[in-house]
Amino acid sequence: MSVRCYIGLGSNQADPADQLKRACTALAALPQTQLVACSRLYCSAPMGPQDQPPYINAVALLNTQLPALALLDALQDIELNQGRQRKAERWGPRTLDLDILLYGDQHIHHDRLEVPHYHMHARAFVLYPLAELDPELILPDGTALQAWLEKCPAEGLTPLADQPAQG
Ligand code: A4P
Ligand code: MG
Repeated sequence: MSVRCYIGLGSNQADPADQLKRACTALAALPQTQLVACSRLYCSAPMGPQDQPPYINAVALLNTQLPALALLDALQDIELNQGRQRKAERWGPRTLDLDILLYGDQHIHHDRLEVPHYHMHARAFVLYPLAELDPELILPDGTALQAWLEKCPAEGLTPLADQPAQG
C-alpha cells in the first residue's frame, strides 16, 4: 500500500537551485516510490545563524511503499551523494537537507525520526510550498494547513521562476 509523503528540500551551498533539481531527480528514482509533484523553488533568508547564504527550499510529494525509516535512510543517502557533511553547528549551511514532513497521517516518535517534522507549522519556507501542492491539506492532528498559514506570514519568501525536475 502506498503512502502519501511530503518531503521538505533545502540547500544554501554549491548552487542550491541545482542541488534541489538533482534531489528531485533522485527522489523520482527511489525504489517503490513515485514522485507525484514538486513545488516551485523558494528563496528566503536563513533561519538560525545569519552568517550563511540564503536558502532555496521546495516541497515534494511522493507516493511510496517504503516504510518510514527505510525512506529516511534513502533520503540520507541522497544527502550524502550530494556532498552533505553533518556538522555540530545547529542550523548551519548545507548542500542538501531532506526532511520527511508528513508520512500519510501517521505520528512517528522514534530516536531517528519525528513526524510530522518538528516546527514545520511555523516555517514559511515549508508551509507555502506545501500549500502550492495541496492547499486543502488537513494535518494529522486535524488542523487545516490554511490555519497554520494564517499564522505564518510569507514575508521574505520569494518564489523563483526556476522549476525543479519533475518525475
Ligand atoms: N530526524 C528526525 N525527524 C526527522 C524527519 N522528520 N526528517 C533526524 C528527517 N530527519 C529527521 O538531521 C538530524 C537528524 O534528524 C537526522 O539524523 C534524523 O535521524 P540533520 O538533517 O542531520 O540535521 P539538521 O537538518 O541540521 O537539523 P535540523 O534541526 O532538523 O535542521 P532543520 O530544522 O532542517 O533546519 N533557513 C531557511 N530559510 N531554510 C531552511 O531550509 N534549514 C535549516 C536547518 C536552518 N535554516 C534554514 C533552513
Ligand atoms: Mg534535516
